[in-house]
Order: sequence, then structure tokens, then C-alpha cells
Amino acid sequence: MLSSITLGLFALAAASEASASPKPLPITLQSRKTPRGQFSGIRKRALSAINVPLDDFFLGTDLQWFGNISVGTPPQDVSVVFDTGSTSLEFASTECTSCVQTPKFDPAKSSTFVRGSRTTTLDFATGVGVDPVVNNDYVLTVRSATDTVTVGGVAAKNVSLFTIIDQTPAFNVDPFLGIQGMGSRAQGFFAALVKAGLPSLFSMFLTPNAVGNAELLIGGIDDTKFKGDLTYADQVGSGDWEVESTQITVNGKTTSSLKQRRSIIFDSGTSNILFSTSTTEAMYALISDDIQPFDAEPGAYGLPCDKINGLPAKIDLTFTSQQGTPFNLTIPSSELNVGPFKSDPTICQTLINAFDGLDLVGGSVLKHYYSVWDIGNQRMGFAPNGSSEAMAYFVRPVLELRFCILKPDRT
Ligand SMILES: *[C@@H]1O[C@H](CO)[C@@H](O)[C@H](O)[C@H]1NC(C)=O
Ligand SMILES: *[C@@H]1O[C@H](CO)[C@@H](O)[C@H](O)[C@H]1NC(C)=O
Ligand SMILES: *[C@@H]1O[C@H](CO)[C@@H](O)[C@H](O)[C@H]1NC(C)=O
Ligand SMILES: CC(=O)N[C@H]1CO[C@H](CO)[C@@H](O)[C@@H]1O
Repeated sequence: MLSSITLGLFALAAASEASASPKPLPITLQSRKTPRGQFSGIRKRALSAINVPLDDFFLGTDLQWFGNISVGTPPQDVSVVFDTGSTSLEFASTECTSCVQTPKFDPAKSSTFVRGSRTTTLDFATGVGVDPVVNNDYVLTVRSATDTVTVGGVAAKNVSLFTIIDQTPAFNVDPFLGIQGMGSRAQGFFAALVKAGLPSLFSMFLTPNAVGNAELLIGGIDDTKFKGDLTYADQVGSGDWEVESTQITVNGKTTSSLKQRRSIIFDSGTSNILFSTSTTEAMYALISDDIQPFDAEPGAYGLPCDKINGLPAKIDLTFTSQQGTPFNLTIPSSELNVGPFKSDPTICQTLINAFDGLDLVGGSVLKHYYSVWDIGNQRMGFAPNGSSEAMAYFVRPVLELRFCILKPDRT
């Protein structure tokens, strides 16, 4: 979920906390200001990577991946989408009557909760699921606070956060209580973990629903989850995660407009992919003339469901590795169909939404790769996922070999 006012929000937060100085503070200062002693009983460099199991929010198509953090003293479980498209932590509190998710976080039951005075709204440029954002329909009203945040048994004290006190109905479908921003600058609980000695990176294994076992690994890379090497590319966003792309190819073909360089945002909280209208239509033209704008949902496209199955729609996004060699991230044809429109179930929605001013990919790309989000080195790493069948194929010969070696020779 790309937050459209991320940087504005942080400027506002900084200005109101230090009300004597009207000068907005840059967001990176937040992590450096993390006080020493924020962790009780944990020595620097004593931390090992923290594994957070993720559930897939699946409605006929994979939408978003979410897992638990704990907030408060004693800790209350709060399920959040780990969202690389935003930078703050916000979740529904008992104060939010428009929030349908339960159980909500109850500030009164946390002895460490400190209520702030500032309320603000957060707009999202990409929302929940596959529907386009129309007329600011994804807006949260939030209040600032601080509290202890515990992830994988490690507690970070005095973490800045927001409690949701009102939300627009478009969020009602969420199976989770909130959003944990995982932007390209360390902040919140993540900055506190890094300060305590955890490597400044996290890895995502966002698997399709049928595969399961999705996970977020904070401060490490699980190389049993992929085969081969990670390919790294420079991260060029300031807050977002962005990588420069040299061309887009659809079914092996490209056009002059698709061959342009563009900076593509990687957003784990968005399921579809979004490009400007001209790029979107150039891509669809290489798939099928039957794909047309769906007027009831501006920005969405579709075609009759009986024409979508088997339609080739392989999208190759080409990037340049840190070694200077090109590599592709590939979206297979199976991602094209994101399901029938509610208002006309004979028309199936297609993967690409038009959104002028944004080039952004989400879960439909990330779930085909193991991804490393390396804040310390400002780079992103990708490796093809190791699905269970792929792993079984590689593991078995090793086990057989070991058996041969261990078997006593009785001749
Ligand atoms: C989150 O915690 C709840 C219990 O509070 C549990 O039912 C749920 O399975 C957990 N979710 C994940 C993804 O671990
Ligand atoms: C919590 O952090 C804020 C800055 O975000 C700081 O002003 C405050 O003193 C801290 N409180 C404690 C108890 O450490
Ligand atoms: C990337 O994909 C395009 C289109 O399928 C292909 O022509 C090109 O060889 C691929 N590049 C690499 C490095 O695999
Ligand atoms: C390289 C690799 O193993 N890719 C797999 C990623 O996961 C999908 C979904 O299970 C498989 O179809 C791919 O083969």
C-alpha cells in the first residue's frame, strides 16, 4: 500500500514534536535518535535474525501478506501487513468504532502506552486488494502515540506509532489490524533492532497461497528458501524502495515507450502492478485487443472471463545488477487474471492498473522471488523462489549420497 503522503507525514510529526523549531526534520534522523538502553538485557550484536511467519490474505488471488507483532505491556498481538510502500506503524485501537477488525488494541490495558496529541490522516495511493484507489477511498485517521513493540520476543521500547481512530469502509475487508511500514530508511521497531545489533536488512518470502509457509526474516537471509545466488541492484528511492528498469517486455516484444528507463517502486503491500496509462495500454496492446478499460472502476481493465484463460501475458521487467549485467524479473501469464469484477462477474479484471505518475510492482512479482531489502547497503536482492517441489528435487540427491557414505561396507 503506497502511502501517498509518507514524507509529508514525517515532516509534520517532527515539527509538532519539537514545536519550538518549525524546521521539518528528515526521516533518517528518527533512527539515529533512538536512545541507548532501548533494549533491556540485550547486548549489542547478540541478536540473531527474527522469523515472523506470514499469512496470505487470499480472495481468489493473492493480495497481501501479514503477521503478528506485539504492542504494549503486557503485549497485545497486533496483526499487520509488512508494507514496503509506507513508513509508519498504525493499527486499530478500541477507540475506532468504524474499524470492524477484532480484537482491537486496547491502550488502557498497556502500562507503557503514551498517548500523543496529534491526529492526522494517512492517504494511500494504492489500497487493499486489486481495486483501484478512487476519490481517496483509502484514508485512515490516526493519533500519535508511543509504546513498546515486541517482535519475535525482542522488545523495543518507546516506538513511535499511530493508533487508527477512524477508517474509510474500503479497509473493512482487511483480515489484519494494521500496517507496519518497511520503507527503505530504518525506522520504528526496525531502527531499534538495528541499534541493538541486528543487521540492517530484512528478507521476504511471499509465497502463493497454495504453497504457504510465507515469512518475513528480520536481520537475515534464509538461503534454504531459494536456489542459486541473489542478484542485487541499487535501491534509488528515498523512503520507498525503487530500482531503475531499462525496459519492459511483454510476450518477448517491446515498443519504444516500453524501452524507456524508469524507476520502479517495489511495494509488498500492493498486489497488482501499476503503470502510467500510456505504459499500461502499450503493455495490454501486446497481450490482447480484447482488454479494455472497465469504466465502473477508473484505472482498472478487464476482458470477458471466457477469453482470459490461456492468454499469454508473460511480462519481463529488465533491471541492471550492481555488476552491470541485465537481469529480468518475470511475471508469468498466470498472474494476468485477478478475478471477476463484483459489479459485472462476466468481466475478469487484469493485472495492470493505470495510475499516472506511478510505476509500481507488488505481490504479483515478489511472490515469484525470494527478496532481500538491504537498508544498510541501499540495495535489493532477488533470487527465484525455492518452491517445495524445487527444493525436494535438490535435497534428495544430497540425502542419498550421505546414505551411501554412511552405509558400512560389509564385503
Ligand atoms: C497471530 O496471532 C494469533 C493469536 O493471537 C494467531 O491466531 C495467528 O495465527 C497469528 N498469525 C500468524 C500469521 O502467525
Ligand atoms: C521517547 O521518545 C521520544 C522521542 O521520540 C523522546 O522525546 C522521549 O523522551 C522518549 N521517552 C522515553 C521514556 O524514553
Ligand atoms: C529478459 O527478457 C527478455 C524478453 O523475454 C529477453 O529477450 C532477454 O534475453 C531477457 N534477459 C535476460 C538477462 O534474461
Ligand atoms: C524457481 C522456482 O522454484 N519457482 C517456483 C516459485 O513458486 C511457484 C509457485 O509454487 C512455482 O510454480 C515456481 O516453479
